Amino acid sequence: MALKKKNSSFTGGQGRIVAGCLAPHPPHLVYAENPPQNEPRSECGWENLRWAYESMRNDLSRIDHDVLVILSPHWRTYVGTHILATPHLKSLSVDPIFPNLFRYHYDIRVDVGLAETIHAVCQEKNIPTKLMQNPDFRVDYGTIVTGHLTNPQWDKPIVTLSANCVAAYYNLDRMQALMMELGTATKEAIERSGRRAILLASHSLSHRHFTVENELPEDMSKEHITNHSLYLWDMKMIKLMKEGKSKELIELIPDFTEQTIAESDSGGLTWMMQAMDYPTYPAKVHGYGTVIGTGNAVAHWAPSTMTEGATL
Ligand code: 2X7
Ligand code: FE2
Repeated sequence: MALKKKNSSFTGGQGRIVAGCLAPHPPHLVYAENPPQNEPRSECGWENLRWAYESMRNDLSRIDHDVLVILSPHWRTYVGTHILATPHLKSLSVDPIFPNLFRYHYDIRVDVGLAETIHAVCQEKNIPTKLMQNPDFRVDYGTIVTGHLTNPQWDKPIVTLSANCVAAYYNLDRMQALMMELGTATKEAIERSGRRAILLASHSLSHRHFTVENELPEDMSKEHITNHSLYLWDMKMIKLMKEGKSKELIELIPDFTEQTIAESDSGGLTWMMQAMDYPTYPAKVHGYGTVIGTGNAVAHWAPSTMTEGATL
């Protein structure tokens, strides 16, 4: 694996968030790309979303950055937020639901210095966190799929934050409050660490999915949103992103999550918008598409390239 050498120790001050992305993780997208790391082979599929990712990668390649910080709904923890803090993780990830599509050999570097700084800032603020330091830890597929589609070369280290599920389990408003605290702490830690970080909220939008798989998973004649009301919700959320109304977007998250059983219950978007101080410039929405009926948007916010009030 090619990896630009970067000292993972604390560099002190001047760090900042250079972009934030809504970066969904259906394993189908990796399957359809046929990268050498994934064992199964496909003919094609989900081009709208894969080309959306291609467009986003192109934009991100022009933004100088050191690290990708991911919040993944498929690393679910029930006592606080856990933070990946093991320098090197290499193994085979098999999707528990789609082993026919996703058997991915990963080889991942983690920015342990940044992970420890996020943990330290959270501890100062009494936000429950724990460092994951087990070298045999099996990385979740949300992290791997979002990481691969955002940076298939894996030439930048990552930090993953788990989804602290206990709050959402009881109350989505409590989840929002906790994720806002985590967003503020993440921002502060990035600033302290000296890193230029891209944040990745790894989740779909509406999340009602088919329960029976097509004989040929990449048969696009069978792919569509599960129902129109979910589509309307997705379009409402995307419109707010495009209008630069991120405060309104986040205020709607509890309703949206409940109505569409969205993976935003993990808090990814709330965490990211809080860390980015609620952009009033528009997100660049690279594309929207469904995967086994779920709604997915690929979008990014980049403070340095966007003008307040600009339209796309
Ligand atoms: O985890 C997922 C997902 N979020 C969306 C679609 C298909 C499969 O897996
Ligand atoms: Fe998912």
